[in-house]
Amino acid sequence: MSQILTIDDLKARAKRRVPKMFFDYADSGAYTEGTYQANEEDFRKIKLRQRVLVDMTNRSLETTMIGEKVSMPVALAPTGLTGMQHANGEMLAAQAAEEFGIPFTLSTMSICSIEDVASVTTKPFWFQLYVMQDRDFVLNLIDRAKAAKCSALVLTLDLQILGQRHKDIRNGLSAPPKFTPKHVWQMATRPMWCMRMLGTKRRTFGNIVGHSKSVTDLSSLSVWTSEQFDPQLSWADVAWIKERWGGKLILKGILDEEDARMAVSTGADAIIVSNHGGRQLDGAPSSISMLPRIVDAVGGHVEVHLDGGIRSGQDVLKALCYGAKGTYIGRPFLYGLGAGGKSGVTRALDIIRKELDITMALCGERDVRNLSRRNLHQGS
Ligand code: HOC
Repeated sequence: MSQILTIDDLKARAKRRVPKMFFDYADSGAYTEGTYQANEEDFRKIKLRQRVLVDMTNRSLETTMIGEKVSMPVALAPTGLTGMQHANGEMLAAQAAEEFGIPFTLSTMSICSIEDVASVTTKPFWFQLYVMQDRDFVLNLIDRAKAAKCSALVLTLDLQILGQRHKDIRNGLSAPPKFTPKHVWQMATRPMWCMRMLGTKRRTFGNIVGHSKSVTDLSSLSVWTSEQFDPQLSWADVAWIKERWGGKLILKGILDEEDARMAVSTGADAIIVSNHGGRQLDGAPSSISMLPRIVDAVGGHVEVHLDGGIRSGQDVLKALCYGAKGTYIGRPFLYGLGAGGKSGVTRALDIIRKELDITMALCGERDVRNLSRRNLHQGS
């Protein structure tokens, strides 16, 4: 991986190695993909304040997210179907995150199950929950996350209805999935990916199959997943989940000041400013453009995190300057996974860490915890 210097390099390699329908799944946004693109573009508009002749020795990227020590303020985001980028994808990514000293968040819609990930890690990971209409299933997921000693529950609020992603529909990744000779060809031209997939037992949603009464095979699974997101999800459900979980709770999908204040009143430990990577409401503002307003709106009453659009350590730094205590990367680690499995994820993290460190130093700061709006160029 010597020529891999940027997240874009990993993306190009992943595109060559992962069958198109799964690469596109990770790489797509809703409708025009305008919000997906804005997430990245708006980071580039922010300019940094360069400082000189400041002692830059003994720098530190260590901090905490919801009270947990992290080697840098970056967590792996919960991403659906991660195990289709690379066989055993969630287990490999969780191991890479653990070795790096940062949190891994397992999605409800993962291929590897909660138990699979717990079996290959030694430190607690975070679990992302979708509140499905089948509340018994939800309670069972919470119990399984507790049994696996997950140290935080990340409750996603912005997917009461699945956003429309044209690429997925065109690729036949819809309910029910449409398998055609084109898919067979896409896989046949990725022999390494196929060999690894054939060598693992986990090729379908491990948190669901065998755990929901109504899912018995692939076709009932596909109907179940498309019908189970709950359009009636409410703040009362958040309170109910908080009580049933009883541990650290992070609310994901806040993009509005009023919702942020509501989230504070739930007593959650953190909120994630997020538009689901531009995969839900196309036309919504970018996460980074909403971050300063949301930080101001909550007035320090809850820890604020950000996801969406981070492609470099510079982006992490900009989010911290605007008041985020931590950030999440989704696609960057998926590209790493598709490009090279566990070592690809580690490479993505190395790239981000190095960029964050160098950028922080050139801004004249030695400690990531001291970054603030004064490190941004006036007018950003
Ligand atoms: C086919 C199942 O967070 C995403 C995920 C969840 C979607 C589930 C779709 O892709 O945005």
